[in-house]
Amino acid sequence: MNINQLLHVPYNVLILIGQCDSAILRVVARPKSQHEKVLSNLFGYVGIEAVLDQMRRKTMKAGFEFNIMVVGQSGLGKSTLVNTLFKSKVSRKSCTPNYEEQISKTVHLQSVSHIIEEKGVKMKLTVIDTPGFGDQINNENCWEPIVQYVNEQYEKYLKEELNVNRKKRIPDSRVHGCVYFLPATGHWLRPIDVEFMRRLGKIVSIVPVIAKADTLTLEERLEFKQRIRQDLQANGIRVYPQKEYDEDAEDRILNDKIRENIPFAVVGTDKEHQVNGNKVLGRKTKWGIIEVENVAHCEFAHLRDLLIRSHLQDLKDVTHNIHYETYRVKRLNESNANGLALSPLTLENGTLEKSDAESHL
Ligand SMILES: Nc1nc2c(ncn2[C@@H]2O[C@H](COP(=O)(O)OP(=O)(O)OP(=O)(O)O)[C@@H](O)[C@H]2O)c(=O)[nH]1
Ligand SMILES: [Mg+2]
Repeated sequence: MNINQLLHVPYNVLILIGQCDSAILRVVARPKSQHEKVLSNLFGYVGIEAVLDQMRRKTMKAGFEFNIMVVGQSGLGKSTLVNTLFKSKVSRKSCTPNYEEQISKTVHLQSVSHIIEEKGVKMKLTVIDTPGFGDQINNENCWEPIVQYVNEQYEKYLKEELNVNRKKRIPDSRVHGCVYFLPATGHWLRPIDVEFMRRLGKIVSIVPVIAKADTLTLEERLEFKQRIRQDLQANGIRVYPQKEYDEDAEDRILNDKIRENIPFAVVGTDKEHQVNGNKVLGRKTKWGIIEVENVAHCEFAHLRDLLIRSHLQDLKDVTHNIHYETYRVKRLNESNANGLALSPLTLENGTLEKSDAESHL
């Protein structure tokens, strides 16, 4: 290639020219013409990365909603864990605990919300506390109020979506994650837990936890975890994060670690104690303080980080793209079969949906 040919190379690239006689390689850069400079400004740097700033600004302005539900047998520490979550590092900075009184037995579905603000990002975190089951002699269909609640939230969202004058931002009360409490028996999953989780796993992302893990030794804990994982698989129970929704290899590596560690062995408390001059959330026992947020003591911090830090957006995406979508398709197919209007929601027990006023919340 001679220097004249070189000047006709379409773009301003660095070109290597071999000088055969001296066997030296030289780098020649052709100066840009004015026209080329304009072109380069137009096409060289597109500036797609700026979209991240735009998305960030929009999210910061709008804020977002995240809803977690706690489910399990009565007395396993669900309400206590809700308090632990709100008093833990997630929200300690941004909100004052709103109730100090003794936790009593939960008899209605109730939700606690806090607006958490960090570096200009606002999140409305809602935890739905549910009454524990297992107190009745007959616990048949004890999952029904929970299944009903989850479906009611999908129904509300669907109705808003189908509205002719629908809101720009539909209020999102859908359950993004369900923490399922397993008693620390050290044995296998109980039939009631298998049945409950099997049903729930089809409509919501379940994160199973071993409740009151302070009652197990470390060896018992490890063995119990392993048994539960085997049991979950043997019974075809889908828990979060599901393998088939891993998006890429990076996702798989991260999620495999979580899957190996599930169910998290948690301890809950709403009391603070002084340890080495620091205030820590913990349970005081005769032989010392179990620090709830200390990963050497229990896995509450892993649970909190999974829900609130590392997988929050993924939980929202799975809820919207998988669980809500399944519900939406089913409901729209039903209404197509019945005519145009959305037919009343039929509950699991065959009865029709209640009006909002009659509903639990
Ligand atoms: N040892 C131990 N006790 C706990 C733990 N978490 C809660 N408790 C205690 O267990 C009892 C029941 O706790 P709750 O939080 O009311 O249990 P719940 O699951 O909400 O019960 P229901 O509302 O009846 O469903 C309380 O006395 C708590 O102090 C824990 O991690 N370890
Ligand atoms: Mg309770």
